Amino acid sequence: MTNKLKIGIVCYPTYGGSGVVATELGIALADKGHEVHFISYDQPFRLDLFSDKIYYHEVTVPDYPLFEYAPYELNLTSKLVDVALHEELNILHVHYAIPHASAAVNAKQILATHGIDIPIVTTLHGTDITLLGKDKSFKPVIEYAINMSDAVTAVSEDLKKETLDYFNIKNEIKTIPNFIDMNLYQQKVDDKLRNRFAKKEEFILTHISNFRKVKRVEDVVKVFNKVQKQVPAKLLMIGDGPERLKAEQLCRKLGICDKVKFLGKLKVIENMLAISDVFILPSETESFGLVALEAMASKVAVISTNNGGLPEVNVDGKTGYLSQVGDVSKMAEDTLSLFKDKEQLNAFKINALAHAYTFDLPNILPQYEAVYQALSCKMKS
Ligand code: GMT
Repeated sequence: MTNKLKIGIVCYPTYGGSGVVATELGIALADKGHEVHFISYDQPFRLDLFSDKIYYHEVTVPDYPLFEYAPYELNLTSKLVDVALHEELNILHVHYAIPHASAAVNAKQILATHGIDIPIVTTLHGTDITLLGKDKSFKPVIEYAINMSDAVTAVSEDLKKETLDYFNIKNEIKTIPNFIDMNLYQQKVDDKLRNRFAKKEEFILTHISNFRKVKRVEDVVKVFNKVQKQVPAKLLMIGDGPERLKAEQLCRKLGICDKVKFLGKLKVIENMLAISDVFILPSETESFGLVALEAMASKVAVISTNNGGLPEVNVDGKTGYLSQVGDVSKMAEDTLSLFKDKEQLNAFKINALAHAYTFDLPNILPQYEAVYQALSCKMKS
């Protein structure tokens, strides 16, 4: 029997895996009777439900002419202190090292002056370590924030290893893989929706991301270009971001605009994934690749790179195929091998769905709860 806790969750509200994981975690914890307080600068984009166990506290940054750079981290710290004091939080769970973990560590020290000892759980998501962490101007702060947290989790074994290799970490890091709520995914193809994008004989290749450099969206187009020369196919590009224009320009240059649909940001992706045959994620690196897991939960095979935590999600030769970063020829050959052999494609889809179940919410949520309970017991003793 676990104690019901008051948990503060800090996350980025925008489109991105860490915000999705934090939001789904908070919703699941509230379903189990915990009281959850989200603290962010905007309403997390998947938090659109009402529950008496879920609260949202917005961090506002006043416009003050003296500041050339608004000090968001300080406003967040003050908000954390305020919410922790007045809502009597038992735990603060922060997603992403910068600035969330460092703000939480500061808030913890301020709260200590009020006689309150609040445990901080920091979850590392990836780019906070693999991109920002390797920027020397952030390194001391990230290292400090990790070492001063009461518990640290990483979303894959690979991210844990990267963190330990690169930083001087004294804390134990526990791997708790990302999860999905399998109830939310549909594996049934909506034929009407499918017909809007592709003819019956055409295969659908899908990519979803925030179109940042790390996602290598031009590789998606290059792979598709090779594929569509041999089999009838359509490419769905979902999401938006700084590299979108380059991908669009490449489509124009290759003369394949009629076969590629840029759909922009979509709030609901489950139905789009369900009509896809193969999902492609050619990222430079992914600590986990939550979106690949979402595709697998929708019974879609995955073509991805082999960097970071991706091999922990996409099993080479079973749920999809892995390639070296930039090897668009192999990614195209692998996609074609699936499109040319429907039986094989179907077997991969079935394997993908089966593997996705290992990351189902009921398997992962107790791991976070165990971390919270251990800390709250420690605080009481
Ligand atoms: O990948 C992004 O651009 C977003 C980023 C984030 O912080 O939301 O995603 C990271 O965290 C996700 C959730 O844990 C992981 O599934 C993604 O693999 C990871 N992204 C990278 O490592 C590039």
